[in-house]
Amino acid sequence: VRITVLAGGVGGARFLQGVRAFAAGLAGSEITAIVNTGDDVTMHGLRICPDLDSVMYTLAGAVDTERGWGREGETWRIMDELVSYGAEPTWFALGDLDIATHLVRTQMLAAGYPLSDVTAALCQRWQTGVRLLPMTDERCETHVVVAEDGGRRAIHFQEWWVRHRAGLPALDFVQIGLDSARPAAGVLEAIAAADLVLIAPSNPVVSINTILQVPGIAGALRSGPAPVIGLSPIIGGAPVRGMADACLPVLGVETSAAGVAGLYGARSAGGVLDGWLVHTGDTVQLPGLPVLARDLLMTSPEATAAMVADAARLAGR
Ligand code: FO1
Repeated sequence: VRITVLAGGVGGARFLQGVRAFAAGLAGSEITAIVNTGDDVTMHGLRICPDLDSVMYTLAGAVDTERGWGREGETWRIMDELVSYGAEPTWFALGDLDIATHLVRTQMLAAGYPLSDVTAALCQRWQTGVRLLPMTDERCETHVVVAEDGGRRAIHFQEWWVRHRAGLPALDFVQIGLDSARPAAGVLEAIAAADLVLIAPSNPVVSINTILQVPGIAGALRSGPAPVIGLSPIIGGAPVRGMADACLPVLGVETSAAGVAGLYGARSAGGVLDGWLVHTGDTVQLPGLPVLARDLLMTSPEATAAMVADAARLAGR
């Protein structure tokens, strides 16, 4: 059984723990995660891939579970030194253990390896049980257009998210480099070879929609043989975690399970979804889209594995 998952960072990582638990009961299963890299950023000369790292650390059991990102047992001595030098940005915290990951990645990229190879090399150490692929090997970063002094200014997604805590009203999201981006090595193959494609309950705008906008990925899902089942990241009109409610209105999409289903669209109507899981009590009516309501709180890998089992059932697999 081959399962391919589209995922963002913290929520995507938790979801993948459940997919891995589900697949543990199936002989010869293979899980591939296509991970958002729109959040990637270069700071202090280091290439940082927050979503890939959140997924890698979480699946390795090495994540700080409270924050959901970075390493458990982290120390911040290098960051303290950078702050003492007044080296900007001081609002983005890099831990000592985490910096080792960024050093290896930055060196390998500088040596000419594509991000997909670098990611595979980093995962070698952690034995995640899931093949992690960046959505693209090209640099393709999300910028947020905000209003300033009667005009507009674009800032990097991390500056908007971390420094301003998504509090500056966003006018638009722009993916720099998107037009020339191609799916990373292995992405189209993982979609074409899948028995089931799952869309994790990640941020629908800055994680999932970013992946779907990489030229070729949405088309591969639409023309691929595997059913595509999504899980709503919105429960009762609010995101389970994160700040999707600051992102969806920017696209004119209602913060609801129905709004996100409409954003992804039913495959039968030119979108990508063949099925949609919503939380008990949420209702979605989209022509041509089978919907299943159940508990969608990812309280443990086992609880999430049961969601995946229902997704597989909805897919008829
Ligand atoms: N999130 C924060 O809220 N504050 C930080 O200082 C911060 C640093 C950081 C460093 C490395 C990394 O991989 C992730 C980091 N994050 C931090 C999380 C990150 O900003 C995001 O939550 C995502 O990009 C959204 O998925």
